[in-house]
Amino acid sequence: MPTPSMEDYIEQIYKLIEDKGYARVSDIAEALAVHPSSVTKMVQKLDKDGYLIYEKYRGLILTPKGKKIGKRLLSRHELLEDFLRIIGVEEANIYNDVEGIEHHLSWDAIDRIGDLVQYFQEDESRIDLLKKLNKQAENSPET
Ligand SMILES: [Mn+2]
Repeated sequence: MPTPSMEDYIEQIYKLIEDKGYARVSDIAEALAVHPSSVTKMVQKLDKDGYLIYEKYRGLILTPKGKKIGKRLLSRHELLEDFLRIIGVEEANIYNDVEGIEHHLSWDAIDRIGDLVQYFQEDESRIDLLKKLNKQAENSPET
């Protein structure tokens, strides 16, 4: 299993390739706010572990194993964003909150959160009810 840091790289590389068609070391460094030399190091490790193929002057491609995991990691990130949005977390907090929790939940917990998100998405009135509850909690006097 990839470590949390490896997961961040695989997720980001998958996303870059999906969005732009390629992932350069400089793009990965920018997306993860790390030094390009850290990216080169990690990319070499991910190559060694079979997640991608890296050739210094030709860029990198994900192997089928890297693609499969990348897809899963990106959809986990997106699911957790949906989840926090549905429960009423402020937009400004959502990205960083997801980055903070995504590596620390079991796939079991992720799947159950998936069910919950589906429960809300199936019937928007459930989201409205929850929003009402959020408002009541905000407006209730401090205890
Ligand atoms: Mn993420």
